[in-house]
Amino acid sequence: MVDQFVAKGSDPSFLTIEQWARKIEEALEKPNIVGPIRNIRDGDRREFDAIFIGGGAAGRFGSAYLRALGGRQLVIDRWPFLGGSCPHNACVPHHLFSECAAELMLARAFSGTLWFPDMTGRTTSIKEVVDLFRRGRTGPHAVMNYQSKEQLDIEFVLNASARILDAHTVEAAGEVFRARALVLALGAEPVRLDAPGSELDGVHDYATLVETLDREPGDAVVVIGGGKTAVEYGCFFNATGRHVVMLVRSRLLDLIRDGDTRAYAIDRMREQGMEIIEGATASAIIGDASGHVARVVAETPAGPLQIDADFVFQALGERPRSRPAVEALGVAVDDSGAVVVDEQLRTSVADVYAVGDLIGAPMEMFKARKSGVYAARAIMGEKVSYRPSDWPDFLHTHYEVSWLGLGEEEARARFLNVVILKMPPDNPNGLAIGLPASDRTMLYAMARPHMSGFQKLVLDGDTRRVLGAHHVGYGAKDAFQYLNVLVQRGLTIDELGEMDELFLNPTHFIQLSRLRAGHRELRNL
Ligand code: FAD
Ligand code: COM
Repeated sequence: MVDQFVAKGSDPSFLTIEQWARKIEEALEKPNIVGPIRNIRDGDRREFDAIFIGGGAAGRFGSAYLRALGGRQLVIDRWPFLGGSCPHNACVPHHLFSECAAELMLARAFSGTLWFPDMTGRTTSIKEVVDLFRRGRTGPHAVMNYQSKEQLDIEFVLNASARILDAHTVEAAGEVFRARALVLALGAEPVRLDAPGSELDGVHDYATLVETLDREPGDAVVVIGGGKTAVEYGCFFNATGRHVVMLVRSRLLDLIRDGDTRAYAIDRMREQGMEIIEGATASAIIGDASGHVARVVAETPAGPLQIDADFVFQALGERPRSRPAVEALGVAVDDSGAVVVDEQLRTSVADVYAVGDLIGAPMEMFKARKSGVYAARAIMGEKVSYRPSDWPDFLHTHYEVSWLGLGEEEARARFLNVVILKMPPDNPNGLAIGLPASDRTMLYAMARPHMSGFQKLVLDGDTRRVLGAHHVGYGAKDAFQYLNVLVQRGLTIDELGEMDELFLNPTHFIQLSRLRAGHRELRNL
Protein backbone atom coordinates (compact mmCIF):
# COMPACT_ATOMS: atom_id res chain seq x y z
CA MET A 1 0.00 0.00 0.00
CA VAL A 2 2.74 2.44 1.05
CA ASP A 3 4.96 1.35 -1.87
CA GLN A 4 2.17 1.98 -4.33
CA PHE A 5 1.58 5.43 -2.85
CA VAL A 6 5.28 6.31 -3.04
CA ALA A 7 5.47 5.06 -6.62
CA LYS A 8 2.47 7.16 -7.63
CA GLY A 9 3.91 10.08 -5.68
CA SER A 10 7.08 10.02 -7.72
CA ASP A 11 5.08 10.24 -10.96
CA PRO A 12 5.28 13.92 -12.00
CA SER A 13 1.65 13.89 -13.16
CA PHE A 14 0.40 12.45 -9.87
CA LEU A 15 -2.11 14.62 -8.01
CA THR A 16 -3.62 13.91 -4.61
CA ILE A 17 -7.38 14.17 -4.28
CA GLU A 18 -6.94 17.57 -2.62
CA GLN A 19 -4.70 18.77 -5.47
CA TRP A 20 -7.27 17.56 -7.99
CA ALA A 21 -9.97 19.51 -6.13
CA ARG A 22 -7.93 22.73 -6.35
CA LYS A 23 -7.16 22.17 -10.03
CA ILE A 24 -10.81 21.50 -10.88
CA GLU A 25 -11.95 24.59 -8.99
CA GLU A 26 -9.39 26.69 -10.83
CA ALA A 27 -10.40 25.22 -14.19
CA LEU A 28 -14.11 25.80 -13.52
CA GLU A 29 -13.29 29.39 -12.66
CA LYS A 30 -10.81 30.03 -15.48
CA PRO A 31 -11.08 27.22 -18.06
CA ASN A 32 -8.82 28.91 -20.61
CA ILE A 33 -6.03 29.69 -18.19
CA VAL A 34 -5.84 26.11 -16.87
CA GLY A 35 -6.17 24.67 -20.40
CA PRO A 36 -6.59 21.01 -21.35
CA ILE A 37 -5.93 18.41 -18.65
CA ARG A 38 -4.21 15.56 -20.43
CA ASN A 39 -3.52 12.05 -19.20
CA ILE A 40 -2.29 10.06 -22.19
CA ARG A 41 0.40 7.39 -22.19
CA ASP A 42 2.36 8.88 -25.08
CA GLY A 43 4.85 6.01 -25.01
CA ASP A 44 2.08 3.46 -25.65
CA ARG A 45 2.13 2.72 -29.38
CA ARG A 46 -1.14 0.75 -29.42
CA GLU A 47 -4.03 2.35 -31.26
CA PHE A 48 -7.10 3.30 -29.21
CA ASP A 49 -9.84 0.69 -29.31
CA ALA A 50 -12.38 3.40 -28.55
CA ILE A 51 -12.68 7.12 -27.97
CA PHE A 52 -15.52 8.00 -25.60
CA ILE A 53 -16.82 11.48 -26.39
CA GLY A 54 -18.23 12.67 -23.06
CA GLY A 55 -16.90 11.54 -19.71
CA GLY A 56 -20.14 11.35 -17.71
CA ALA A 57 -21.36 8.16 -16.08
CA ALA A 58 -21.70 6.46 -19.47
CA GLY A 59 -18.29 7.48 -20.83
CA ARG A 60 -16.47 6.91 -17.55
CA PHE A 61 -17.91 3.48 -16.82
CA GLY A 62 -17.48 2.42 -20.45
CA SER A 63 -13.87 3.59 -20.35
CA ALA A 64 -13.13 1.78 -17.09
CA TYR A 65 -14.62 -1.46 -18.37
CA LEU A 66 -12.86 -1.35 -21.71
CA ARG A 67 -9.59 -0.72 -19.91
CA ALA A 68 -10.30 -3.58 -17.50
CA LEU A 69 -10.86 -5.88 -20.47
CA GLY A 70 -7.32 -5.06 -21.63
CA GLY A 71 -8.25 -2.51 -24.28
CA ARG A 72 -7.02 1.02 -24.78
CA GLN A 73 -9.45 3.90 -24.51
CA LEU A 74 -9.48 7.66 -24.49
CA VAL A 75 -12.23 9.74 -22.92
CA ILE A 76 -12.68 13.43 -23.70
CA ASP A 77 -14.82 15.86 -21.72
CA ARG A 78 -15.25 19.59 -21.88
CA TRP A 79 -15.56 19.79 -18.12
CA PRO A 80 -12.34 19.51 -16.07
CA PHE A 81 -13.54 16.34 -14.31
CA LEU A 82 -14.98 12.93 -15.10
CA GLY A 83 -18.44 11.94 -13.87
CA GLY A 84 -20.50 14.38 -15.96
CA SER A 85 -23.80 15.95 -15.00
CA CYS A 86 -24.67 13.61 -12.11
CA PRO A 87 -22.22 15.10 -9.59
CA HIS A 88 -22.20 18.57 -11.17
CA ASN A 89 -25.82 19.59 -11.57
CA ALA A 90 -28.19 16.58 -11.49
CA CYS A 91 -28.40 13.58 -9.10
CA VAL A 92 -26.11 14.90 -6.39
CA PRO A 93 -27.70 18.35 -5.91
CA HIS A 94 -31.12 16.75 -6.26
CA HIS A 95 -30.32 14.40 -3.37
CA LEU A 96 -29.04 17.30 -1.27
CA PHE A 97 -32.24 19.27 -1.94
CA SER A 98 -34.43 16.21 -1.27
CA GLU A 99 -32.66 15.58 2.01
CA CYS A 100 -33.30 19.21 2.98
CA ALA A 101 -36.98 18.79 2.01
CA ALA A 102 -37.32 15.73 4.30
CA GLU A 103 -35.50 17.46 7.19
CA LEU A 104 -37.53 20.63 6.84
CA MET A 105 -40.86 18.77 6.68
CA LEU A 106 -39.90 17.04 9.93
CA ALA A 107 -38.89 20.36 11.50
CA ARG A 108 -42.17 21.95 10.43
CA ALA A 109 -44.27 18.97 11.57
CA PHE A 110 -42.71 19.19 15.05
CA SER A 111 -42.22 22.97 15.09
CA GLY A 112 -41.90 24.26 18.67
CA THR A 113 -42.15 20.82 20.26
CA LEU A 114 -39.47 18.45 21.58
CA TRP A 115 -36.15 20.00 20.54
CA PHE A 116 -37.43 21.51 17.29
CA PRO A 117 -37.28 25.31 16.85
CA ASP A 118 -40.48 27.24 16.18
CA MET A 119 -40.76 27.29 12.40
CA THR A 120 -43.99 29.31 12.26
CA GLY A 121 -43.78 31.72 9.35
CA ARG A 122 -40.11 30.91 8.87
CA THR A 123 -38.58 30.79 5.43
CA THR A 124 -35.18 29.19 5.07
CA SER A 125 -32.59 30.09 2.47
CA ILE A 126 -32.51 28.29 -0.88
CA LYS A 127 -29.39 30.13 -1.93
CA GLU A 128 -27.40 28.98 1.10
CA VAL A 129 -28.08 25.34 0.18
CA VAL A 130 -27.17 25.97 -3.46
CA ASP A 131 -23.96 27.72 -2.35
CA LEU A 132 -23.21 24.82 -0.02
CA PHE A 133 -23.52 22.44 -2.95
CA ARG A 134 -21.30 24.58 -5.18
CA ARG A 135 -18.61 24.58 -2.52
CA GLY A 136 -18.94 20.86 -1.82
CA ARG A 137 -19.20 19.37 -5.30
CA THR A 138 -15.53 19.55 -6.24
CA GLY A 139 -14.67 16.93 -3.59
CA PRO A 140 -16.54 14.16 -5.46
CA HIS A 141 -15.23 15.54 -8.79
CA ALA A 142 -11.69 15.21 -7.47
CA VAL A 143 -12.30 11.63 -6.36
CA MET A 144 -13.60 10.75 -9.86
CA ASN A 145 -10.42 12.12 -11.48
CA TYR A 146 -8.13 10.49 -8.94
CA GLN A 147 -9.90 7.14 -9.16
CA SER A 148 -10.05 7.27 -12.96
CA LYS A 149 -6.37 8.07 -13.36
CA GLU A 150 -4.64 6.30 -10.50
CA GLN A 151 -6.89 3.30 -9.92
CA LEU A 152 -8.67 2.63 -13.22
CA ASP A 153 -5.82 3.64 -15.58
CA ILE A 154 -8.15 5.62 -17.76
CA GLU A 155 -6.59 7.90 -20.39
CA PHE A 156 -8.31 11.24 -20.77
CA VAL A 157 -8.32 14.77 -22.09
CA LEU A 158 -10.45 17.06 -19.89
CA ASN A 159 -11.38 20.72 -20.01
CA ALA A 160 -11.49 20.40 -23.81
CA SER A 161 -14.37 20.10 -26.25
CA ALA A 162 -14.25 17.23 -28.70
CA ARG A 163 -14.96 17.75 -32.39
CA ILE A 164 -15.93 14.69 -34.40
CA LEU A 165 -14.06 14.57 -37.72
CA ASP A 166 -15.21 11.14 -38.95
CA ALA A 167 -16.25 7.74 -37.58
CA HIS A 168 -12.71 7.08 -36.32
CA THR A 169 -11.26 10.51 -35.70
CA VAL A 170 -11.78 13.23 -33.12
CA GLU A 171 -10.06 16.53 -32.50
CA ALA A 172 -9.59 17.96 -29.01
CA ALA A 173 -7.22 20.51 -27.51
CA GLY A 174 -5.50 20.94 -30.88
CA GLU A 175 -4.67 17.22 -31.21
CA VAL A 176 -6.19 14.65 -33.54
CA PHE A 177 -6.96 11.21 -32.08
CA ARG A 178 -7.91 8.05 -34.01
CA ALA A 179 -9.59 4.88 -32.75
CA ARG A 180 -11.13 1.65 -34.02
CA ALA A 181 -14.50 2.87 -32.69
CA LEU A 182 -16.17 6.02 -31.39
CA VAL A 183 -18.57 5.96 -28.45
CA LEU A 184 -20.90 8.94 -28.31
CA ALA A 185 -21.65 9.75 -24.66
CA LEU A 186 -22.69 13.39 -24.96
CA GLY A 187 -25.60 13.27 -22.48
CA ALA A 188 -28.71 15.45 -22.58
CA GLU A 189 -29.68 19.02 -21.76
CA PRO A 190 -32.79 20.56 -20.24
CA VAL A 191 -35.66 21.41 -22.57
CA ARG A 192 -36.43 25.13 -22.28
CA LEU A 193 -39.96 26.48 -22.18
CA ASP A 194 -40.90 27.65 -25.65
CA ALA A 195 -42.83 30.73 -24.55
CA PRO A 196 -42.13 34.46 -24.24
CA GLY A 197 -40.28 35.39 -21.07
CA SER A 198 -38.45 32.11 -20.53
CA GLU A 199 -35.12 33.97 -20.59
CA LEU A 200 -36.09 36.43 -17.82
CA ASP A 201 -34.00 36.81 -14.71
CA GLY A 202 -35.35 34.46 -12.02
CA VAL A 203 -36.33 31.68 -14.46
CA HIS A 204 -34.23 28.59 -13.81
CA ASP A 205 -33.80 24.94 -14.64
CA TYR A 206 -31.78 22.33 -12.72
CA ALA A 207 -28.55 23.36 -14.46
CA THR A 208 -28.82 27.15 -14.15
CA LEU A 209 -30.03 26.86 -10.56
CA VAL A 210 -26.69 25.54 -9.36
CA GLU A 211 -24.58 27.60 -11.77
CA THR A 212 -26.11 31.04 -11.68
CA LEU A 213 -28.47 31.54 -8.72
CA ASP A 214 -27.19 34.83 -7.31
CA ARG A 215 -30.11 36.10 -5.23
CA GLU A 216 -32.49 34.61 -2.72
CA PRO A 217 -35.78 33.55 -4.38
CA GLY A 218 -38.83 35.33 -3.01
CA ASP A 219 -41.94 33.72 -1.56
CA ALA A 220 -43.88 32.94 -4.74
CA VAL A 221 -42.52 30.04 -6.77
CA VAL A 222 -44.00 28.51 -9.91
CA VAL A 223 -42.76 25.10 -11.03
CA ILE A 224 -43.54 24.10 -14.61
CA GLY A 225 -43.59 20.31 -15.09
CA GLY A 226 -44.94 17.25 -13.32
CA GLY A 227 -42.23 14.59 -13.49
CA LYS A 228 -39.37 13.65 -11.18
CA THR A 229 -37.29 16.82 -11.40
CA ALA A 230 -40.30 19.15 -11.13
CA VAL A 231 -41.56 17.38 -8.01
CA GLU A 232 -38.16 16.94 -6.38
CA TYR A 233 -37.23 20.61 -6.70
CA GLY A 234 -40.82 21.81 -6.08
CA CYS A 235 -40.94 19.93 -2.76
CA PHE A 236 -37.62 21.41 -1.73
CA PHE A 237 -38.77 24.97 -2.48
CA ASN A 238 -42.02 24.27 -0.60
CA ALA A 239 -40.17 22.87 2.40
CA THR A 240 -38.10 26.05 2.66
CA GLY A 241 -41.37 27.91 3.26
CA ARG A 242 -42.18 29.19 -0.24
CA HIS A 243 -45.65 29.07 -1.70
CA VAL A 244 -45.28 26.70 -4.65
CA VAL A 245 -47.70 26.37 -7.55
CA MET A 246 -47.04 23.43 -9.86
CA LEU A 247 -48.27 23.74 -13.43
CA VAL A 248 -48.54 20.23 -14.85
CA ARG A 249 -49.42 19.67 -18.50
CA SER A 250 -51.01 16.24 -17.94
CA ARG A 251 -51.03 14.27 -14.65
CA LEU A 252 -48.68 14.88 -11.77
CA LEU A 253 -46.33 11.97 -11.11
CA ASP A 254 -47.92 9.80 -13.76
CA LEU A 255 -44.83 7.61 -13.62
CA ILE A 256 -45.71 6.16 -10.18
CA ARG A 257 -47.35 2.91 -11.26
CA ASP A 258 -49.59 2.19 -8.27
CA GLY A 259 -52.66 4.36 -7.69
CA ASP A 260 -52.68 4.26 -3.86
CA THR A 261 -48.96 5.00 -3.74
CA ARG A 262 -49.28 7.94 -6.10
CA ALA A 263 -52.29 9.27 -4.15
CA TYR A 264 -50.44 8.99 -0.81
CA ALA A 265 -47.43 10.88 -2.20
CA ILE A 266 -49.55 13.64 -3.75
CA ASP A 267 -51.80 14.01 -0.69
CA ARG A 268 -48.76 14.64 1.49
CA MET A 269 -47.47 17.25 -1.01
CA ARG A 270 -50.81 19.08 -0.89
CA GLU A 271 -50.83 18.82 2.89
CA GLN A 272 -47.51 20.65 2.93
CA GLY A 273 -49.26 23.49 1.12
CA MET A 274 -48.30 22.80 -2.48
CA GLU A 275 -50.80 23.94 -5.09
CA ILE A 276 -51.05 21.56 -8.03
CA ILE A 277 -52.81 22.50 -11.27
CA GLU A 278 -53.08 19.63 -13.74
CA GLY A 279 -53.92 20.09 -17.42
CA ALA A 280 -52.12 23.46 -17.32
CA THR A 281 -49.82 24.93 -19.97
CA ALA A 282 -47.57 27.89 -19.21
CA SER A 283 -47.96 30.22 -22.18
CA ALA A 284 -45.85 33.21 -21.11
CA ILE A 285 -43.71 34.58 -18.33
CA ILE A 286 -44.04 38.28 -17.67
CA GLY A 287 -41.27 40.38 -16.17
CA ASP A 288 -41.19 43.57 -14.10
CA ALA A 289 -39.45 46.80 -15.11
CA SER A 290 -36.06 45.44 -14.01
CA GLY A 291 -36.36 42.33 -16.21
CA HIS A 292 -37.07 40.00 -13.30
CA VAL A 293 -39.89 37.47 -13.47
CA ALA A 294 -43.16 38.79 -12.01
CA ARG A 295 -45.99 36.53 -13.26
CA VAL A 296 -46.66 33.33 -15.15
CA VAL A 297 -49.56 33.13 -17.59
CA ALA A 298 -51.11 29.68 -17.87
CA GLU A 299 -53.96 28.07 -19.75
CA THR A 300 -55.77 25.78 -17.32
CA PRO A 301 -58.97 23.68 -17.42
CA ALA A 302 -60.62 26.49 -15.40
CA GLY A 303 -59.55 29.11 -17.96
CA PRO A 304 -56.52 31.41 -18.26
CA LEU A 305 -54.67 32.24 -15.05
CA GLN A 306 -52.01 34.75 -14.09
CA ILE A 307 -49.91 33.60 -11.16
CA ASP A 308 -47.59 35.94 -9.26
CA ALA A 309 -44.09 34.52 -9.24
CA ASP A 310 -40.76 35.75 -8.03
CA PHE A 311 -39.00 32.57 -9.10
CA VAL A 312 -39.85 30.07 -11.84
CA PHE A 313 -38.38 26.59 -12.09
CA GLN A 314 -38.88 24.76 -15.36
CA ALA A 315 -38.52 21.00 -15.52
CA LEU A 316 -39.81 19.97 -18.93
CA GLY A 317 -37.53 17.00 -19.43
CA GLU A 318 -34.18 16.57 -21.16
CA ARG A 319 -33.31 16.43 -24.83
CA PRO A 320 -30.44 14.20 -25.99
CA ARG A 321 -27.43 16.26 -27.10
CA SER A 322 -27.30 14.54 -30.49
CA ARG A 323 -26.87 17.46 -32.86
CA PRO A 324 -23.03 17.37 -33.12
CA ALA A 325 -23.16 13.65 -33.99
CA VAL A 326 -25.94 14.16 -36.55
CA GLU A 327 -24.05 17.03 -38.18
CA ALA A 328 -20.66 15.32 -38.22
CA LEU A 329 -21.66 11.74 -38.96
CA GLY A 330 -25.33 11.68 -39.93
CA VAL A 331 -26.24 9.17 -37.20
CA ALA A 332 -29.94 8.31 -37.19
CA VAL A 333 -32.04 9.84 -34.38
CA ASP A 334 -35.68 9.38 -33.39
CA ASP A 335 -38.36 12.07 -32.95
CA SER A 336 -37.08 12.96 -29.48
CA GLY A 337 -33.57 13.49 -30.81
CA ALA A 338 -32.28 10.28 -29.20
CA VAL A 339 -29.57 8.46 -31.14
CA VAL A 340 -30.99 5.17 -32.38
CA VAL A 341 -28.95 2.13 -31.33
CA ASP A 342 -29.32 -1.64 -31.52
CA GLU A 343 -28.78 -4.02 -28.60
CA GLN A 344 -25.00 -3.82 -29.13
CA LEU A 345 -25.28 -0.01 -28.74
CA ARG A 346 -24.31 0.42 -32.41
CA THR A 347 -25.62 3.49 -34.21
CA SER A 348 -26.59 3.64 -37.88
CA VAL A 349 -22.94 4.50 -38.71
CA ALA A 350 -20.40 1.67 -38.76
CA ASP A 351 -17.97 1.64 -35.79
CA VAL A 352 -19.90 4.38 -33.98
CA TYR A 353 -21.67 3.51 -30.74
CA ALA A 354 -23.90 5.64 -28.49
CA VAL A 355 -24.68 5.32 -24.78
CA GLY A 356 -26.31 7.03 -21.78
CA ASP A 357 -28.86 9.85 -21.94
CA LEU A 358 -27.94 10.39 -25.58
CA ILE A 359 -29.91 7.26 -26.53
CA GLY A 360 -33.06 8.45 -24.73
CA ALA A 361 -35.25 7.03 -21.96
CA PRO A 362 -34.80 5.87 -19.32
CA MET A 363 -32.41 8.70 -18.53
CA GLU A 364 -31.11 7.18 -15.32
CA MET A 365 -27.68 6.42 -13.93
CA PHE A 366 -28.02 2.66 -14.04
CA LYS A 367 -28.65 2.82 -17.80
CA ALA A 368 -25.88 5.36 -18.44
CA ARG A 369 -23.32 3.21 -16.65
CA LYS A 370 -24.55 -0.14 -17.98
CA SER A 371 -24.88 1.01 -21.57
CA GLY A 372 -21.31 2.36 -21.40
CA VAL A 373 -20.11 -1.00 -20.14
CA TYR A 374 -22.06 -2.95 -22.77
CA ALA A 375 -20.65 -0.78 -25.57
CA ALA A 376 -17.14 -1.43 -24.24
CA ARG A 377 -17.80 -5.17 -24.19
CA ALA A 378 -19.19 -5.10 -27.74
CA ILE A 379 -16.17 -3.14 -28.99
CA MET A 380 -13.86 -5.67 -27.35
CA GLY A 381 -15.53 -8.47 -29.30
CA GLU A 382 -18.13 -9.82 -26.89
CA LYS A 383 -21.59 -10.67 -28.16
CA VAL A 384 -23.76 -8.49 -25.93
CA SER A 385 -27.40 -7.54 -25.84
CA TYR A 386 -28.69 -4.58 -23.82
CA ARG A 387 -32.20 -3.17 -23.69
CA PRO A 388 -33.24 -1.81 -20.30
CA SER A 389 -36.50 -3.33 -19.09
CA ASP A 390 -38.18 -4.04 -15.74
CA TRP A 391 -35.92 -1.74 -13.77
CA PRO A 392 -36.81 -0.59 -10.23
CA ASP A 393 -37.47 3.13 -9.96
CA PHE A 394 -37.67 5.93 -7.40
CA LEU A 395 -38.18 9.63 -6.91
CA HIS A 396 -38.38 12.06 -4.04
CA THR A 397 -41.24 14.19 -2.83
CA HIS A 398 -40.57 15.22 0.79
CA TYR A 399 -40.33 11.45 1.06
CA GLU A 400 -38.48 8.80 -0.91
CA VAL A 401 -40.88 6.89 -3.19
CA SER A 402 -39.66 3.54 -4.61
CA TRP A 403 -41.37 1.02 -6.78
CA LEU A 404 -40.82 -2.06 -8.92
CA GLY A 405 -42.98 -4.30 -11.08
CA LEU A 406 -46.71 -3.77 -11.51
CA GLY A 407 -49.05 -1.39 -9.73
CA GLU A 408 -52.29 -2.84 -8.36
CA GLU A 409 -54.39 -1.56 -11.30
CA GLU A 410 -52.02 -3.00 -13.93
CA ALA A 411 -51.87 -6.28 -12.04
CA ARG A 412 -55.69 -6.58 -11.88
CA ALA A 413 -55.87 -5.97 -15.63
CA ARG A 414 -53.51 -8.88 -16.27
CA PHE A 415 -54.12 -11.39 -13.45
CA LEU A 416 -57.36 -12.86 -12.13
CA ASN A 417 -56.37 -13.46 -8.54
CA VAL A 418 -54.47 -10.40 -7.30
CA VAL A 419 -53.70 -10.31 -3.57
CA ILE A 420 -52.57 -7.14 -1.78
CA LEU A 421 -50.55 -6.83 1.42
CA LYS A 422 -50.28 -3.26 2.62
CA MET A 423 -49.43 -1.06 5.55
CA PRO A 424 -51.29 0.76 6.94
CA PRO A 425 -54.27 -1.52 6.36
CA ASP A 426 -57.50 -0.05 4.97
CA ASN A 427 -59.08 1.67 7.94
CA PRO A 428 -62.81 2.36 7.61
CA ASN A 429 -62.88 4.27 10.92
CA GLY A 430 -60.52 6.80 9.45
CA LEU A 431 -58.32 6.68 12.53
CA ALA A 432 -54.74 7.44 11.59
CA ILE A 433 -52.49 4.53 12.45
CA GLY A 434 -48.82 4.88 13.38
CA LEU A 435 -47.69 2.22 10.97
CA PRO A 436 -45.59 1.58 9.00
CA ALA A 437 -43.00 2.73 11.51
CA SER A 438 -39.35 2.59 10.74
CA ASP A 439 -36.09 4.44 10.26
CA ARG A 440 -36.72 8.18 9.94
CA THR A 441 -40.49 7.82 10.44
CA MET A 442 -40.66 6.97 14.17
CA LEU A 443 -41.52 10.51 15.27
CA TYR A 444 -44.28 10.70 12.68
CA ALA A 445 -45.55 7.25 13.71
CA MET A 446 -45.96 8.37 17.31
CA ALA A 447 -47.18 11.92 16.85
CA ARG A 448 -48.35 12.44 13.23
CA PRO A 449 -49.28 8.86 12.33
CA HIS A 450 -50.73 9.54 8.89
CA MET A 451 -47.31 10.89 7.85
CA SER A 452 -45.41 7.69 8.61
CA GLY A 453 -45.49 6.31 5.06
CA PHE A 454 -47.22 3.76 2.89
CA GLN A 455 -46.26 0.35 1.53
CA LYS A 456 -47.88 -2.20 -0.71
CA LEU A 457 -46.97 -5.62 -2.07
CA VAL A 458 -48.88 -6.87 -5.12
CA LEU A 459 -49.06 -10.68 -5.49
CA ASP A 460 -50.47 -13.19 -7.93
CA GLY A 461 -52.57 -15.41 -5.65
CA ASP A 462 -52.38 -18.34 -8.09
CA THR A 463 -48.60 -18.60 -8.52
CA ARG A 464 -47.88 -16.82 -5.18
CA ARG A 465 -45.35 -14.67 -7.03
CA VAL A 466 -44.61 -11.03 -6.23
CA LEU A 467 -45.82 -8.84 -9.10
CA GLY A 468 -44.98 -5.44 -7.67
CA ALA A 469 -43.78 -3.55 -4.61
CA HIS A 470 -44.39 0.10 -3.70
CA HIS A 471 -43.03 2.23 -0.88
CA VAL A 472 -43.27 5.75 0.46
CA GLY A 473 -40.97 6.43 3.39
CA TYR A 474 -37.21 6.51 3.76
CA GLY A 475 -34.32 4.13 3.29
CA ALA A 476 -36.01 1.55 1.05
CA LYS A 477 -34.36 2.44 -2.26
CA ASP A 478 -31.42 0.18 -1.60
CA ALA A 479 -33.63 -2.82 -0.85
CA PHE A 480 -35.61 -2.23 -4.04
CA GLN A 481 -32.57 -2.52 -6.30
CA TYR A 482 -31.82 -6.00 -4.92
CA LEU A 483 -35.44 -7.06 -4.47
CA ASN A 484 -36.07 -6.35 -8.14
CA VAL A 485 -33.62 -9.05 -9.21
CA LEU A 486 -35.40 -11.59 -7.02
CA VAL A 487 -38.81 -10.54 -8.32
CA GLN A 488 -37.58 -10.93 -11.91
CA ARG A 489 -36.47 -14.44 -10.98
CA GLY A 490 -39.94 -15.33 -9.69
CA LEU A 491 -39.78 -14.48 -5.96
CA THR A 492 -42.81 -15.87 -4.09
CA ILE A 493 -44.53 -14.78 -0.88
CA ASP A 494 -43.18 -17.98 0.72
CA GLU A 495 -39.57 -17.13 -0.15
CA LEU A 496 -40.04 -13.56 1.02
CA GLY A 497 -41.56 -14.75 4.30
CA GLU A 498 -38.53 -17.02 4.78
CA MET A 499 -36.03 -14.12 4.74
CA ASP A 500 -34.61 -12.61 7.94
CA GLU A 501 -35.70 -9.03 8.52
CA LEU A 502 -33.55 -6.44 10.31
CA PHE A 503 -36.49 -5.19 12.36
CA LEU A 504 -37.57 -2.33 12.39
CA ASN A 505 -36.96 -2.41 8.68
CA PRO A 506 -37.94 0.27 6.16
CA THR A 507 -39.90 -2.24 4.05
CA HIS A 508 -42.35 -4.39 6.02
CA PHE A 509 -42.69 -6.88 3.15
CA ILE A 510 -40.90 -9.78 4.86
CA GLN A 511 -42.99 -9.77 8.02
CA LEU A 512 -46.26 -9.12 6.15
CA SER A 513 -45.48 -12.05 3.85
CA ARG A 514 -44.68 -14.32 6.81
CA LEU A 515 -48.04 -13.47 8.41
CA ARG A 516 -49.93 -14.54 5.29
CA ALA A 517 -47.75 -17.25 3.72
CA GLY A 518 -49.35 -20.02 5.79
CA HIS A 519 -52.59 -19.71 3.79
CA ARG A 520 -53.02 -22.08 0.89
CA GLU A 521 -55.52 -19.60 -0.58
CA LEU A 522 -53.73 -16.31 -0.21
CA ARG A 523 -55.68 -13.44 1.33
CA ASN A 524 -55.29 -9.70 1.42
CA LEU A 525 -53.80 -8.07 4.46
P1 FAD B 1 -23.71 13.18 -18.77
O1 FAD B 1 -23.37 12.83 -17.38
O2 FAD B 1 -24.51 14.40 -19.00
O3 FAD B 1 -22.33 13.25 -19.55
C1 FAD B 1 -22.21 13.84 -20.81
C2 FAD B 1 -20.85 14.50 -20.84
O4 FAD B 1 -20.56 14.91 -22.18
C3 FAD B 1 -20.77 15.76 -19.97
O5 FAD B 1 -19.78 15.58 -19.00
C4 FAD B 1 -20.41 16.86 -20.96
O6 FAD B 1 -19.51 17.80 -20.43
C5 FAD B 1 -19.77 16.07 -22.10
N1 FAD B 1 -19.81 16.71 -23.41
C6 FAD B 1 -20.89 17.14 -24.08
N2 FAD B 1 -20.51 17.64 -25.28
C7 FAD B 1 -19.18 17.49 -25.33
C8 FAD B 1 -18.19 17.79 -26.32
N3 FAD B 1 -18.50 18.34 -27.49
N4 FAD B 1 -16.91 17.52 -26.04
C9 FAD B 1 -16.55 16.96 -24.86
N5 FAD B 1 -17.44 16.65 -23.92
C10 FAD B 1 -18.72 16.91 -24.15
N6 FAD B 1 -30.41 9.50 -12.34
C11 FAD B 1 -30.40 8.62 -11.32
O7 FAD B 1 -30.19 7.43 -11.56
N7 FAD B 1 -30.61 9.02 -10.03
C12 FAD B 1 -30.88 10.32 -9.71
O8 FAD B 1 -31.09 10.66 -8.55
C13 FAD B 1 -30.92 11.26 -10.76
N8 FAD B 1 -31.17 12.53 -10.51
C14 FAD B 1 -31.24 13.42 -11.53
C15 FAD B 1 -31.57 14.73 -11.25
C16 FAD B 1 -31.67 15.64 -12.26
C17 FAD B 1 -32.05 17.06 -11.95
C18 FAD B 1 -31.42 15.23 -13.61
C19 FAD B 1 -31.53 16.21 -14.73
C20 FAD B 1 -31.08 13.93 -13.89
C21 FAD B 1 -30.99 13.01 -12.86
N9 FAD B 1 -30.65 11.69 -13.10
C22 FAD B 1 -30.66 10.79 -12.08
C23 FAD B 1 -30.26 11.23 -14.45
C24 FAD B 1 -28.72 11.13 -14.57
O9 FAD B 1 -28.14 12.32 -14.11
C25 FAD B 1 -28.32 10.86 -16.01
O10 FAD B 1 -29.03 9.74 -16.50
C26 FAD B 1 -26.82 10.59 -16.16
O11 FAD B 1 -26.05 11.55 -15.51
C27 FAD B 1 -26.46 10.51 -17.65
O12 FAD B 1 -25.11 10.22 -17.83
P2 FAD B 1 -24.45 10.42 -19.28
O13 FAD B 1 -23.04 9.98 -19.16
O14 FAD B 1 -25.29 9.83 -20.32
O15 FAD B 1 -24.51 11.99 -19.51
C1 COM C 1 -21.22 9.49 -10.19
C2 COM C 1 -20.51 9.77 -11.48
S1 COM C 1 -21.93 10.91 -9.46
S2 COM C 1 -19.94 8.31 -12.13
O1 COM C 1 -21.08 7.53 -12.59
O2 COM C 1 -19.22 7.54 -11.08
O3 COM C 1 -19.04 8.59 -13.24
